[in-house]
Amino acid sequence: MKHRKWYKQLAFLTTWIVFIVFMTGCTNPIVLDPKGPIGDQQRDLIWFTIAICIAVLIPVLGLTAFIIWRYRDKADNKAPYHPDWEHSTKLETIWWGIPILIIIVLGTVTVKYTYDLVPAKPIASEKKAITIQATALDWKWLFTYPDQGIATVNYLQIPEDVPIRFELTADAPMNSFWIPQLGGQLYAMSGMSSTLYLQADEIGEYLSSGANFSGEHFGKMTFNTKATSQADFDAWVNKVKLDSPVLTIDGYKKLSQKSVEDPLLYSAFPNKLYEKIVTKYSAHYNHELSYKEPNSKPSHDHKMNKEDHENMDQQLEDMPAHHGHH
Ligand SMILES: [Cu+2]
Repeated sequence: MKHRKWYKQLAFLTTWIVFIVFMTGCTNPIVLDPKGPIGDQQRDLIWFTIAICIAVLIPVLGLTAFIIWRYRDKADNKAPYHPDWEHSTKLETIWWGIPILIIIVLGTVTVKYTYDLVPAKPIASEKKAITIQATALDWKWLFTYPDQGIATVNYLQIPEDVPIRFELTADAPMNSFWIPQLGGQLYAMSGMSSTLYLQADEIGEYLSSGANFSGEHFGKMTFNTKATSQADFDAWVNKVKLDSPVLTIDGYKKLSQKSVEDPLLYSAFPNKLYEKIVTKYSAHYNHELSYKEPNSKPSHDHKMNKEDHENMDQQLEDMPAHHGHH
C-alpha cells in the first residue's frame, strides 16, 4: 500500500516536470513567427487548431474529473442516483449538438484554408513573381534562377515583397523544401516538378532546410535564405554574374554525386538544366510537362517545346539516373 502511493506521487511529479519542460523548453518556435503572407495564414491555422483542441479538451477533462469525484464510491455520497433513467432530449441535444457544431466549424475553416493554401496558387501581388528552381541533391540544394541566369548551392537570396515561384524537383532521394518562417514544406521528387509560392515581407535571414530524411548527411542540407531589397538583390545578381564560375554539365554531374557542400555561386548554368533533371526520370511518362501534349498551351515560360526536348536527349544519355521514385 505504501509503495503504491510512492509510485503514484512519482508519476504525478514526472507528469508535471514533463509538462513544464515542454511548455517552457520551446522558447523560439519559428513557425509561430512568420515573415510572409503564406506563413501568416499557416500560423493563424495553427492557432485556430490549438484553440479548437483546447475548447474540446478542457470541458471533457474537467467533466471527467468532476464526475469521478462527484459519483465516487463513498459511504455518505449525496449524489443523485437514478437506476431507471432512460432518456433525456435535453442532454441528447447537448452531447450531439456540440460535436456537430465543432465539426461544422472545423470543416468550414479547413476547406477555406485548404483552397487558400494550395502550394501552387500564385500570391496576389502587384509585383511580378520570380521563378527559382530548387533541386534536392545528395546532400545539398541546387538553386537555378532561370530569369537571372545564375545558380547557387545551399544559399538563397530573394527580393522582399516579391512572390517567389519555387519549382521543386530531386536528382537524389526525395526531399522536402522548407523555409519555416515563409511557409510550410513541399516535397521535391525526382521525375516531377512541384510548384510552391512563398514570399518574404521583411528583410532578413531565414533558416531553411530539407525536411525529409534522405540519408547520411541529410542534416547538412540546411541553407540560409536571405531576403533583401530589390536593389540589393539586383546588385547581388550582377556581382554573381561577374565574379563567379560557370556551372557546366560536367560540373553538374560532379555536384550531383554524394557530397556535402558549403554555399557556392555560379554566374551561369546549362540551358534548361532543371527541365533536363526532371525529364531524365520521366521521358516516357506524361508528368504534366506541356510539350507532351502538342495542342496544349504551355502554362509556363520555362517548360520545353518538342524541339528543345529532342536536342536535349543527347545530353541526357550522359546523365545517369541515380534513383527512381514511387
Ligand atoms: Cu512524384
